[in-house]
Amino acid sequence: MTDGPVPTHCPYCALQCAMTLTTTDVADAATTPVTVAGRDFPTNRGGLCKKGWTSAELLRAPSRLGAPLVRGADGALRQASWDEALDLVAARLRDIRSEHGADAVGVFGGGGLTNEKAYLLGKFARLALGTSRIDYNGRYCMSSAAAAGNRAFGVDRGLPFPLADLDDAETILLLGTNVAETMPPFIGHLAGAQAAGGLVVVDPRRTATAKLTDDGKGLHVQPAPGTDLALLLGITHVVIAERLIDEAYVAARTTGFESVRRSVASWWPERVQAVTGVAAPTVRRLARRLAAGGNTYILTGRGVEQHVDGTDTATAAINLALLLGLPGRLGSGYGTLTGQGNGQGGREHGQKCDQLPGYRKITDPDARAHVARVWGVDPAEIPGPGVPAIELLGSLGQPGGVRALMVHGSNLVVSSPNAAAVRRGVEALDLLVVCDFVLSETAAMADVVLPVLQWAEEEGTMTNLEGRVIRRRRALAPPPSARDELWIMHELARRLGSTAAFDTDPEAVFEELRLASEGGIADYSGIDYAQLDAGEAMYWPYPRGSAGTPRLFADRFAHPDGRARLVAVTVRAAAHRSAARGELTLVTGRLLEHYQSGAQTRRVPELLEAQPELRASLHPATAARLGIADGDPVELANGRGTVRGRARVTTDIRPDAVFLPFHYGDDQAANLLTSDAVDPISSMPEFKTNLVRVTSLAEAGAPA
Ligand SMILES: Nc1nc2c(c(=O)[nH]1)N[C@H]1C(S)=C(S)[C@@H](COP(=O)(O)OP(=O)(O)OC[C@H]3O[C@@H](n4cnc5c(=O)[nH]c(N)nc54)[C@H](O)[C@@H]3O)O[C@H]1N2
Ligand SMILES: Nc1nc2c(c(=O)[nH]1)N[C@H]1C(S)=C(S)[C@@H](COP(=O)(O)OP(=O)(O)OC[C@H]3O[C@@H](n4cnc5c(=O)[nH]c(N)nc54)[C@H](O)[C@@H]3O)O[C@H]1N2
Ligand code: SF4
Ligand SMILES: [Mo]
Repeated sequence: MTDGPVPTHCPYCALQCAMTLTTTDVADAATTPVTVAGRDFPTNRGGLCKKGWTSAELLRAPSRLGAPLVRGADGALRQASWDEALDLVAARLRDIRSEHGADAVGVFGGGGLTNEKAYLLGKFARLALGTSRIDYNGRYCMSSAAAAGNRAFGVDRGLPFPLADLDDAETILLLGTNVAETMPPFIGHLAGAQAAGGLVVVDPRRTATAKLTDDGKGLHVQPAPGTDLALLLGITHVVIAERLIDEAYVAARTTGFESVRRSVASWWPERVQAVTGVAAPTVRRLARRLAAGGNTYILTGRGVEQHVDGTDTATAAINLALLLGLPGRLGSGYGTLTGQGNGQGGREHGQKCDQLPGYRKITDPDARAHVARVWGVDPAEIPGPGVPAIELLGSLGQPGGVRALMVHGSNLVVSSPNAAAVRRGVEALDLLVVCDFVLSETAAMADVVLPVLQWAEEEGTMTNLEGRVIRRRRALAPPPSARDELWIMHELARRLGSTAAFDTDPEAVFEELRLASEGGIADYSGIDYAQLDAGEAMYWPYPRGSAGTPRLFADRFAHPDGRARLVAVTVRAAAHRSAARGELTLVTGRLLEHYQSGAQTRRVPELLEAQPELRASLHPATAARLGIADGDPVELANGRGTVRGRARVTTDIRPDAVFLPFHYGDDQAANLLTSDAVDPISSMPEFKTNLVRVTSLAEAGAPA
């Protein structure tokens, strides 16, 4: 640690904007002001968004947790020493395990954890706790795109090309992503396509990103929520019918064309129009633009992925890209935009219920043998596959389910679908342990809260949305009472009598991760801190003795035969229920100023002041019909719950929909209304389209 400027990256999203932190007086960590400056890097080119600029404010905020907290006999949380808190957690875990079995202990991780913490958490669950019940919030975020990518390409690296490649694009199709708010510096990479008249934004809302097409050159396509699969089948239909496909590429580099051809045969544009509301000529125009040649990219975000048919929708986007010959061609491609800071690395090292480090399958005997060797245990000691997040949360407090839960990096009572049910499950637990640095809504329900370090206080690595491994560096000392999660896992493992190694030094953990990942799909074995510190650009897979590449698929895909799979997908009638009279489709998503559940950004005054409370966006026609004026208090309700907020009347939303951000807690939590139905392939929940009724509270005498 120095008191000079420290190069690191933003704590929040997967763009991982480069920044420099400067502390003036390291000796006085309690009051040291930290200044943030953008740093030149290929993804952000010195730019930061509001969240990045204000990210240091939380380091010494009064809302930062101090000592460990333990729930006393009076039901209130009180301060405790580390020894008391850890002894208590270990004793309770032991009791619950011996009474109910190892699978009665669950672990919920996060895509914001460094690679080192994510890796050690997977090992901690399997060896120290002996449980199979581990999963993480990436299930809400990346799982459908990951499943589609694995199925088609044999590998799941969100962007198989560097972001800066987009600069030379002539056409970019953005499906369900609002990068202008979710990754603001990203829009610098859209300027080329925008100037070339080839920026196409598909979003039921007129978002800040959609408004980039207001110059009349690009195109904003506004389908009914949840109908993207039909739209993509229609575009694919036109591409095939008009013989616009890259035949040589399809023949040489893919399998499965015939089945896809048959599956889109009946999706003529007029039928697509009836389903999606997108005019048939627009469908044809889109297909022709995408096939016009030149540098073309197709990118997906949560808007098309967070649906019960999200894997199939992402697959349809990949099929279209493959038929056009985009993946692996220099200057073109398909990708998905990973969301959380380490959303990419977080899905590679074993936080997933079916996964071992290196993106290995936990059911594969060779994978188990390899990882067991690195861990120094018998393969039989590694539990089998667990259950995905929604199933895990659904089992909380249930007979045969999870009775003790450890949470590392998620505010799950706010961000999980059907949040009231999740809250009931959490209340039914025998033990909830939350590691966090703020008292999130989830931490506030815990029996034990363990205060951890923040990004600027720790060393480690993150893997950005390009699959590039970057260094997170310590710029200032943590508060004396906070502890590194690696140390917490080490101490708990020791108390639980585990004989496996739980190193507390991030570099030592990374060295172990390299070995554990070696030979796997996400192979990090050739990467080390020294090269990263020297500024080398390192993308996985990076096997020892060879080099990684920013651009995958140039010659082959990751399936054994080197070919990509075209997989026929189709619209399932039951996927989305249509609105009954008086119901609106609830679309959820993000605002620029807040991050996720808002646990962090609602504690930054400047961000909270900009977006202090839940606003429900309604179209003027809808608002008028419901007797709602801009700023009126409103209630949104369905069979699952009731949410209160204020109306924002705007033409940026379709008349048949209402938009809510999910950044608020208590009765402003959008997820009180969302369904926990999941995609059958990825187990990703349906966050984006649910049905609600909206009523005005203005006349009911609620305070205006
Ligand atoms: N400010 C901010 N930035 C963030 C985050 C944050 O919380 N706040 N979170 C980070 C994370 S973890 C993630 S995953 C990314 C997410 O980044 P994005 O995917 O860009 O974010 P969302 O706002 O969830 O969804 C994008 C858009 O999908 C649209 N949408 C909703 N339903 C549909 C549909 O049926 N079809 C189509 N085509 N579009 C639809 C919404 O209107 C929304 O504008 O952002 C990252 N960056
Ligand atoms: N309705 C609706 N719901 C959604 C979505 C949506 O679009 N609509 N999007 C979903 C998506 S894509 C995501 S990614 C999820 C995310 O939702 P959550 O999983 O709730 O993510 P965060 O709000 O970022 O919560 C992270 C918590 O961990 C803490 N934290 C940060 N870093 C660390 C660390 O290193 N260690 C520990 N122990 N704690 C840390 C933070 O203070 C915070 O309390 O929400 C999902 N929920
Ligand atoms: S775009 Fe993402 S990484 Fe960049 S400053 Fe904003 S939140 Fe941080
Ligand atoms: Mo996410």
